[in-house]
Amino acid sequence: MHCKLIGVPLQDGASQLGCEMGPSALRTAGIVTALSELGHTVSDLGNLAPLSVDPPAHPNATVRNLPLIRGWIEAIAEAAYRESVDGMPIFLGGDHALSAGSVSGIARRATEEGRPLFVLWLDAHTDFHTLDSTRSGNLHGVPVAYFTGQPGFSPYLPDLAATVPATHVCMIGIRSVDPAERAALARTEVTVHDMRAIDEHGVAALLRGFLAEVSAANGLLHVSLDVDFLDPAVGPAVGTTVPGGATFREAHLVMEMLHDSGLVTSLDLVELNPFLDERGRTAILLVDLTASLMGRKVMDRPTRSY
Ligand code: DIR
Ligand code: MN
Ligand code: MN
Ligand code: MN
Repeated sequence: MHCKLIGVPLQDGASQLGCEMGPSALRTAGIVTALSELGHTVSDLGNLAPLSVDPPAHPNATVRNLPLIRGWIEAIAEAAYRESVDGMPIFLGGDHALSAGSVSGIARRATEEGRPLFVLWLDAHTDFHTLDSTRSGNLHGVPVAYFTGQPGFSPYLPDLAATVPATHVCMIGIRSVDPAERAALARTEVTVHDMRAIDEHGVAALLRGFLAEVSAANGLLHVSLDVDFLDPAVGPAVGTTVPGGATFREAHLVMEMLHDSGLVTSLDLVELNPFLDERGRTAILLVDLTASLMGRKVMDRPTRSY
C-alpha cells in the first residue's frame, strides 16, 4: 500500500488547545517507520494550512471559530479528494472537525468512481450536532451530521459535492451523547453500537456485521479513530476523556479485523492532545493501532516497555 500522511494541525474545533501538536507527536512516535517496516511505501506530505474564507455569521452565537474551521474543511476536503486518487490517505489530526473535510473529500472521489463510501466512526461521542443544536459551540461535535447531509450547514460550511448515506455510517464505542444528538440520530438510520453493545456482544461481532455490509456493496471504507474511543486508562491524551471506553485489546482487535477485511481505503487519527499525554504513550498507542490496521500481527509486535 502507498500510505500518504497528511498532517492537519487543527485545534480550534475542540474545547482546549493542544491538538495542533498531534501531527508532530504521531511523527515523533514513529508512524513513518512503523508503516515502512510493514512493507508499505510512505509519503509524508507535510501539514495542511487552512484556506482563508469568510462565511456569514451563524445565528447560534455559541458556535466557535466558524471562519477558521470552514477554511480548514475546504483545505482538507481538497487534499482528501486529490490524494485519494491513488494510495491511502492517513490524516494526522488535529481535532475531529477534520473529518468534515476528510470524509466529504473522499465522498466526492467515491461518487466519481461510482463506489459507495462507508464510514466507521470509533468514538465515545456521536459528533452529530448541527450548527443550530450545538451547546458547546465546538465544531468537533458536528462532522457526522455535516457529511451525512443534515440540514442547516449551508452556507456556513462548504456545500457538499456528495453526502454519505446515514445507512453507511457505523459508530462503535459510543458513551456520551447530548440530548439533541440522540433525538436527531433517532430520525436517521445511522448504526450506533454503544459500549453496552460491546460488553454484551463483543466488538468483533459488531464489526463483522458492518464489514459484511461494506464488502457486499463493494464499498470504500473510511475509518475515523477518535482517541476518546479508548478508555482513558490506555489513551489519556484527549481533552474529552470519558470513562468506560475500549480496552487496549478491543482497539487492536478492531484494527486487526479491519486489516484482514482488506476494505479500508482511508483513515483519520484525531483528537490526540500531546500536551495531556504521559511520555507520549497515547501517541505511541495510536501508531501501534495504525500498524495493526496496516498488517502488524500480534506475534510480530515489537517488544516494548511502557
Ligand atoms: C459534545 C462533545 N458532544 C460537544 N463532543 C465531542 O461539545 O458537542 N467531544 N466530540 O470529543
Ligand atoms: Mn469525535
Ligand atoms: Mn470523542
Ligand atoms: Mn446498516
